[in-house]
Amino acid sequence: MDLDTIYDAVLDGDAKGATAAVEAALAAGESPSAILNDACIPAMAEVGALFEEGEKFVPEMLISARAMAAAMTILRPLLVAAGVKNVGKVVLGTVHGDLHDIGKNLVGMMLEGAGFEVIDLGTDVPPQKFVDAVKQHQPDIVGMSALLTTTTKSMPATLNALAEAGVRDQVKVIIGGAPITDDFAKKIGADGFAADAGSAAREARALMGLA
Ligand code: B1M
Repeated sequence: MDLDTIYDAVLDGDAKGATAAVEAALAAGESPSAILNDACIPAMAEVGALFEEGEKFVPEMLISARAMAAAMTILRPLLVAAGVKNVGKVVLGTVHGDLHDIGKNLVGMMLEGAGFEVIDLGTDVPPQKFVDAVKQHQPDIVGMSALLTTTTKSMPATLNALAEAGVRDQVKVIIGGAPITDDFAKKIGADGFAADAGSAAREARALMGLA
């Protein structure tokens, strides 16, 4: 079983196929990190690109993310045992006052698919909870999602709280959600903006200095 089979299974959202292909590749002596970096991550990057181009839609992206998750269930303990590190850590949440999490969850899945460890704080996350999570988990990136015009103001509030706590310089901040624009991100001093989950993963890798 080769890496192309795993790539195709993740791209097609075939969780059972991905599981079988990963098990077969491992049995054939393929390394867990090659399976992750040369099959699973490129497949999820392609899913993101096709989503941006309007060639794939939310349900297809979700089933691809599930296939990736099925592969990761097998790979994660092997990668940990082999000491393979994530490309970075992201603390992610939907901002205070906002309960929308479908897009945020997709962003989290795409970030995991791009090699990040994701600490998901959930929805309605107050600024102080982001601050506490940064202190506790020492992430590279903080990701904030907002779907309501009224809750976008929680984003500058969170940036202020991070600054007041003295941890703003330790992290890059990336924001997104339907009412968010690149202009808004620049205006409030965020480091990055992404319009969709695929570009969020790409932007996060770029913020880490990765291709
Ligand atoms: Co809400 N809601 N809702 N809602 N809801 C919207 C957002 C709304 C546009 C509907 C409308 O009026 N046309 C409107 C907001 C208007 C505005 O402020 N501009 C609205 C409203 C008003 C409300 C309530 C106030 C309604 C009420 O109670 N009167 C209420 C608020 C509750 C609260 O949050 N406090 C409310 C409640 C709800 C439900 C609970 C019923 C449900 C949420 C369920 C859930 O999330 N678990 C819901 C839903 C489903 C929607 C719509 C229909 C769909 C949102 C969605 O999931 N889209 C939405 C209308 C719409 O968008 N058509 C609407 C699919 C998702 C994949 O896309 O979330 O945009 P999206 O995420 C994308 C990108 O934005 C981006 O990537 C994602 C994937 O590509 N992205 C990021 C998102 N986060 C990112 C973070 C990043 C980067 C990219 O970096 C970290």
